[in-house]
Amino acid sequence: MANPKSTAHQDIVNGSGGELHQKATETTITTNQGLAIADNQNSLKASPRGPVLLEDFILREKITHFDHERIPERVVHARGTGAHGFFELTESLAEYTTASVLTEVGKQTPLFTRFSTVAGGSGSVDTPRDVRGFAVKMYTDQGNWDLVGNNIPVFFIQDAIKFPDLVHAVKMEPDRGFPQAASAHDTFWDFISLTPESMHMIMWAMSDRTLPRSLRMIEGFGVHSFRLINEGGKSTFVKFHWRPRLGVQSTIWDEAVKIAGADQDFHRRDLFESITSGNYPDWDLAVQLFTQEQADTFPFDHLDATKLIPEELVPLKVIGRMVLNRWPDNFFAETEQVAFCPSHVVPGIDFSNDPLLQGRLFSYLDTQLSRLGSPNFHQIPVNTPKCPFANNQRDGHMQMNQPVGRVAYEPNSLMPDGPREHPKGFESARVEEKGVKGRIRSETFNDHYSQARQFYMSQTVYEQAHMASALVFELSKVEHVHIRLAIVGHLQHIDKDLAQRVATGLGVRDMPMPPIAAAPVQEREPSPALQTIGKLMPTLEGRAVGILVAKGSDCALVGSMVSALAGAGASHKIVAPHVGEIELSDGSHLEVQGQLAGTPSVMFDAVAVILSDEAAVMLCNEAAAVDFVRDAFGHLKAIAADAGAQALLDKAGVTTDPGIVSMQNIDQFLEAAKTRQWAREKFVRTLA
Ligand code: HDE
Repeated sequence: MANPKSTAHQDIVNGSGGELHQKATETTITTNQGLAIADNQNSLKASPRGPVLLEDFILREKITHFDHERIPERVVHARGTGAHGFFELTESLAEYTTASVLTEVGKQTPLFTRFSTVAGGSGSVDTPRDVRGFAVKMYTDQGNWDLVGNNIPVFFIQDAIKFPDLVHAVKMEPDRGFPQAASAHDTFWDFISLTPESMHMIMWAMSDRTLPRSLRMIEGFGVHSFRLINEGGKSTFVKFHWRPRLGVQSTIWDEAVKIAGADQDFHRRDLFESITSGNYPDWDLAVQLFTQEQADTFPFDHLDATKLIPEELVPLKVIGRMVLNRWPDNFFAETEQVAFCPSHVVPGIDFSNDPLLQGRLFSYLDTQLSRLGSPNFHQIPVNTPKCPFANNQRDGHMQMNQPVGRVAYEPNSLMPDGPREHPKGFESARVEEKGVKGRIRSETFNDHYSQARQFYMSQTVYEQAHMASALVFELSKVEHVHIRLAIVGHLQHIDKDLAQRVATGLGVRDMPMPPIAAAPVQEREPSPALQTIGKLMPTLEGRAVGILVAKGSDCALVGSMVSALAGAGASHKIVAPHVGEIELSDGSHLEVQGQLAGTPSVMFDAVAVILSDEAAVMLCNEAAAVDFVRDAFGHLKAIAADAGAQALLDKAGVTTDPGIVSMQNIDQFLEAAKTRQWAREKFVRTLA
């Protein structure tokens, strides 16, 4: 039998246009040394059935490269996805900063943004209950500026020295190697129970914020206070906020769990599909600006990363927008190798004394060295500044540059046109520091519960119930009873009712004593800006509707639903018992985009069910169809159904409410689909 040969092999053997046979063309497969390969299917053997020869340098090169394809994954935020885009400034901050990216209105700065989960490994699912990383690298004309934030405005700890402990506690337990990408286990809650400063972040983590519907619908926060420095050297504190123009939207827990099974890459795919189809996600960049004098009046310390500055105290000022409009060519080269460092700033932007930020300024550069393997990681294209850069750093692993000349130092007299300092280069804020040196936690960092309480009290009743249930779920996975009790103790400082709900959910009979609080819990005005439901945008743009059809579905109804959805800016997928085409009532054929069992309703924001009487009866015996409807109902989604579908709705236990709409009232369905039917929830599940 003839050996299978590659096309490249044929090209070389046959030659093209009279070229020399052994010369590689652009489509020729070669070794890394440029040697054309004649056979990419078979290794070199001593005889047809004999041993493979060590001589086979082609096999060795190929396998060796393959053996080294993986690099260490990020120690946290390993699972991520990214895209290119730009930032456009709409309002100048020239009064506050010299950074050109924040002063030149209309200027578009190219950028790369990477979103991530925190706890899971790079192959973990997209939808665990977890914080999302929101890291933006802007290639400004004054150097790269990395704003490395999260989708939650506060953090678990106040001092960087606790970060390894926090991460070791949340990651899979070292003796058993699980759970993957989950905080619902003993070591995490043990650490949390002994770290009262984490309570505010825990409230956020247990809220729906950690179950995003889409990465296009998350906020981003720089978390720490930074400084802006103006021409005159005056500095102003700043907090950075990214606001999704599609609004904030979350899934609910049962849905997130089912999405994890239905599509592990739910968020990555969603971002990919929206960008490659031209629906570019965008965010406003907003700032909170405040002076030291203002900060002195805050009832908390803004240098404490477990605190946020309520919008009611310092309003947000929108200064520009980010658009993500280009999917990377190569996941590894770009999304995996992109290296963010909070220390990457530009003139006019500086750091505050937040001890968490100060630790991060060291950690990120350090981690890139082990992850990317070389101090030359800035030469990887996704990390390379797009402005000119030069210095006397030399050599190192994988050096790509070939500097000329004999001078690699400064000052020098031998290379007058070599790199020199610039009067407008980066300068740190001129700040006077005084006090006693020591391993000290400032007393101004003592209040661990007031903002946690404010967050909880700011939520709608539905969100409060979700938080209580999330705590019950997480703590029910904790085997050590004393850890559960310790958390219930902390909750009493936040809200007695919350503590009671969680205690009841956990079967705790005697309410434990709350721990001694280092500072009294203060009552703060609720801040509606902290809600998730309150930030839902009443729009179908960027949302998806699943239309369940089968043989004989009403052609006119399907047509009117499809065009109504297009008019409202929603995308849709036709779901049917089989892929290929479905024959509709008028004999026409409709292309199917999702096979029923593989396309459950958790993939959609709302569903329409259009079935003939006959098909509905048949689908009553199909678990995937019953689940499609039952889950849409249980996940509080709007359901449009025609008369034929009624049998399936009945089988799925769907009862009437404003979100269950006849196909005759498509406009009503479109309205209902813009939100969830929160009032339905108490009929479909018991919450804590
Ligand atoms: Fe990170 N963090 N972090 N972090 N972090 C990393 O850097 C670290 C913190 C954040 O998409 C690591 O390149 C310390 C807060 C994001 O590539 C590492 C502390 C916030 C990403 C690291 C924190 C973040 C990281 C791991 C406490 C929100 C992913 C891989 C002092 C403001 C960036 C890497 C990407 C990644 C250290 C706390 C956000 C080890 C020491 C607070 C979005 O350097």
